[in-house]
Amino acid sequence: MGDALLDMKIEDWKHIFKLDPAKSISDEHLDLICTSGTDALVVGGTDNITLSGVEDLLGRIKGKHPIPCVLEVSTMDSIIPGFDGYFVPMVLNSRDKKWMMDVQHQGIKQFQSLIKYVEILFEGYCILNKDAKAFQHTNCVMPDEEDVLAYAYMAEHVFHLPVFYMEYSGKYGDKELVKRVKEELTDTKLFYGGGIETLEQAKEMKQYADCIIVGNSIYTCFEQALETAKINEERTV
Ligand code: 1GP
Repeated sequence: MGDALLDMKIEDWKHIFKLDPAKSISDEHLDLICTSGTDALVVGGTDNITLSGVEDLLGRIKGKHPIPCVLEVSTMDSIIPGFDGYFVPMVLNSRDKKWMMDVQHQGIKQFQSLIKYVEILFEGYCILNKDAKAFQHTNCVMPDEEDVLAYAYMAEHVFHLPVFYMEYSGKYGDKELVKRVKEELTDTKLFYGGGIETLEQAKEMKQYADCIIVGNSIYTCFEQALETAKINEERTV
């Protein structure tokens, strides 16, 4: 983890809104998201991610709102400077070495001279919704509970990744499994994302995950999605 990301106190982040550059959001909604009390914005998605979509979101956020803004890299073509940090998924349950190792290797080859100037964090992704586009796009295999626990072990003890991300994108996940995974992790932070639409769901998953990520509901039920950031109001000092 780079120093600036530590300066952003990512280890303290509890709530993130993930904005999809392929979807449209009004200035009013974007302003409300930025001032909601969320800890950070992540720009990322799977389908139709274009340079102009990423540039547009970054331009509308930066300079206007002093909130950490991170690009979650999904294609090499849409990487642009100007973000506070870059998250790079490594898909642990992909059948293909490509999504665990090769695209990251290519990215490092291409951007190695610049990497020392930016903050970059590798995420151990475990995609747990077989209907999610990301699951199909990265040719994942559906893990059972013991598989997920073993991936979490590998994220922490083999790869020493700062983040293990239980990705249910589009579907509310299994809170008992999130709880079990959390019990296995000590240094690696647990991120949970998928299907959170209400403050109650946010609170439920936040009991176990270090940080929850709210994405799609920004575009489907905005007012409720905005409320999820209220988990930060209950933060103990
Ligand atoms: C997606 O984990 C995030 O990458 C959030 O999931 O879009 O289902 O909220 P949702």
